[in-house]
Amino acid sequence: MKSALKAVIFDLDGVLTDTAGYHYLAWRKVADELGIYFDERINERLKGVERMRSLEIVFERADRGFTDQEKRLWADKKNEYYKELIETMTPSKVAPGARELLITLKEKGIKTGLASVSKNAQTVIEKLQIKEFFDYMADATIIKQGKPDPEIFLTVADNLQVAAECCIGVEDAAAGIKAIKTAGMFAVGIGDPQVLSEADEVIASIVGFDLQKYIEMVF
Ligand code: B16
Ligand code: MG
Repeated sequence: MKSALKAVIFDLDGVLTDTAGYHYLAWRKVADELGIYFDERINERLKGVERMRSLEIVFERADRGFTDQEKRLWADKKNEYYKELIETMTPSKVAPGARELLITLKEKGIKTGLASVSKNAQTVIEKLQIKEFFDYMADATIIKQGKPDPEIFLTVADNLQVAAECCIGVEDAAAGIKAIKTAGMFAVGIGDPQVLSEADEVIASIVGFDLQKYIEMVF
């Protein structure tokens, strides 16, 4: 179907700001306290993955089992460490080019949405001072299925009252790209083309987001 761009839906962590480093430090503190091996490569697998599923990945290297209660306790601990870190965030932490893109989208009357699985998304958005740019924000507190399920992207499109085929989704995680494609949207990946092979297009950072090209494109 021929359609014009009516909305851009952004992931948060890794797209509009780089919080992966904070997630890494918080998980590493937990892993160190428990004597579990953890490194940057394992941290890569946590991108776009909700908290309890992330814990399962981090705990794969543990040499003992944990009860559900213990897992919840350690997930809470990780979140406390993470919250301490994001408390220090300032508007300078907005990814280069992101604020400018959000301003241009507003000027052109293209709607904007946020699709983050982070329960801390609101705090991060407030710290970055970019809340005013979003027409609708969905986050983990209102979504039942994590990415790669398309629920979060479809919920945002619904609330923006825009058909999925008129939306671009922007993501840094493979699971997020899958969610966008399953939702029937055009997927722009931020990062490594090999990791994000299911994306319609991959750019190195939001600076490379060619809005004019997407406006003229029929997808
Ligand atoms: P929290 P996104 C995701 O956010 C992160 O990429 C992922 O690393 C993190 O585990 C997840 O949020 C959950 O975060 O523990 O704060 O609820 O990329 O969907 O914006
Ligand atoms: Mg992300």
